[in-house]
Amino acid sequence: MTKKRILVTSALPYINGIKHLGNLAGSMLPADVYARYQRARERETLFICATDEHGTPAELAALEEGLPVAEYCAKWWAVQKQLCEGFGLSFDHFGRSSSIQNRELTQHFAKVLWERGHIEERTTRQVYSLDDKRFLPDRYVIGTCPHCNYDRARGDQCENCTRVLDPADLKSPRSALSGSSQIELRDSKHLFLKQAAFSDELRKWIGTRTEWPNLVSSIALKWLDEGLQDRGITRDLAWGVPVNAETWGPNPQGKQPDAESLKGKVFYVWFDAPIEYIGATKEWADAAPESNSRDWKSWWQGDSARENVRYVEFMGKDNVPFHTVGFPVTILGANEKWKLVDQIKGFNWLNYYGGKFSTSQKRGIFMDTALEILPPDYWRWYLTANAPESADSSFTWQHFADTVNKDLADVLGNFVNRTLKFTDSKFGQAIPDGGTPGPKETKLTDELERRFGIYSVFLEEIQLRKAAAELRAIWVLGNEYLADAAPWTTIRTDRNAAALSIRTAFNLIRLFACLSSPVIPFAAGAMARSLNLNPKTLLWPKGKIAEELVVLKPGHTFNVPGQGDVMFAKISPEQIAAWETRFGNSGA
Ligand code: B3M
Ligand code: ZN
Repeated sequence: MTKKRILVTSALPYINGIKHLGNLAGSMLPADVYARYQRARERETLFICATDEHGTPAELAALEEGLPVAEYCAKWWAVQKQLCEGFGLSFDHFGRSSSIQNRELTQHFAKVLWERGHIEERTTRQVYSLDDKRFLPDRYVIGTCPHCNYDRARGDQCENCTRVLDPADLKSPRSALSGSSQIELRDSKHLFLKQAAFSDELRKWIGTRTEWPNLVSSIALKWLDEGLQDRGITRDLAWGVPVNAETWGPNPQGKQPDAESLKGKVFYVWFDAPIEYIGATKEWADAAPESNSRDWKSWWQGDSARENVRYVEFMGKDNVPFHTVGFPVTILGANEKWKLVDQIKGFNWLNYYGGKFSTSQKRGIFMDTALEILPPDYWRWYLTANAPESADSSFTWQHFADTVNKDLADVLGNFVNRTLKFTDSKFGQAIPDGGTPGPKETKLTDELERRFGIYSVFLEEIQLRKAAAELRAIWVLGNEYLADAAPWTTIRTDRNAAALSIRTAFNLIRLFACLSSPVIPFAAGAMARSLNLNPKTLLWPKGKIAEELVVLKPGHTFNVPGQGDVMFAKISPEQIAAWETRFGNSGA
């Protein structure tokens, strides 16, 4: 078998503003942990993300900010990119769904789907606002609910009685943009992707994806069981990938699209957004034209991509239908040997005190403020150890502080700090020589070997909570070993025994840096540097763990942390109180 190459994508953060920690925890961060792990194993890995920039919300947010939508998107793309870097998200490319590459690919897919008969034209009734001079998406039409008389019901759903509505159902409908009631229903021609016809093929394919988490396959099958609907893939908007029907050939029935009526329309954002996974890969390749190692097609198309690439997607559960049905229909329908996803890692919600994180209501913690108050690894650790995998999980400041203080400060940080400081004070700034390992070291090695194996399996299976628990247990082994070996006591009677424990502890720091690097890369880098090692040389152990514990030899020099210079400062009760006041401590 050829070695698999690993393609990782995170759901694309929508462009309108800064993402909250729930967004980070449910796609970008776990994808990064996985990509870092795969790279540490020296597997060829490509990690792709981008901003999702099309659609009405972007248009409206731009309007609110008084910027042309293209400028608005460019501005927020740069902000999001910088925040992602701040969190150490190691994308090989962070693209934009408004890129030329995505436009061309989206138009290509649409053309092929039409010519193969998987897209058809339908005339639909759309709400047109005379005063706004535009068609209004359903949710921007408001009026009185015909069921409960709530007077601010949206055209897609009544918030009061939760009934699903059609804008035409509303009494006294008006525009949510201008408030104008000068609105009418107009005929508008649109394109529909004939998804229903793919029901059996999708079911068969999903049946082969036995590794999908239950959360993902149950959502996918629910959609199929309820009867797959054809889906409108165009919108009466100005911002998006233009429908290019004038370039299409006839469909299998010999019919040409009505290019004239489709002029000025764009593709629906959920049609072009997943294609941007491919688009961003092409952006990545185009960004370094001189590099022939960036062969974007080899990741996405052809027999070699299908056989030798393992493609893993990360996303929140609300995005699952679009990735198990919508995007696969695009891929299958095109019939051009594009790569289908292998593994989909879906997540439940991270809540804030049991309530929803909310961008519109600014409830919860956002990526920018998170980084202002604490280093990225604090967040990375907490959000990985509490990943909302099998159920929703709930953030509270107390729980966050307890997790960080216990795991990072008391266990890992303490182990590193006391090893470095004790050695400096008793042996100087080089690793001492201490004879051959004995029973204590054997016991340690055996336990490490076992836990390391389990940890690697959990990372491979993307079981992040379990992986984090195992990593923590590995750190604990270090502390238990030191407590047992007690070099601060033995040094009085047996300097050689103390030196052996210290030499072992130094090798443990190196091993911990390596094993921790997918989750807390900044701390791992700092640990490596304190040992005068280049973090890039920390690769996943290939052989026996015992060999890992003799890599650093006597005489190897290290750097002692300065006075008061701790790896992880503890979060104080005062800080918790201040943040509860600043960010709120309730779910509503
Ligand atoms: N932009 C996520 C969201 O905004 C959406 C993901 C697209 S992935 C192709 O809900
Ligand atoms: Zn109602």
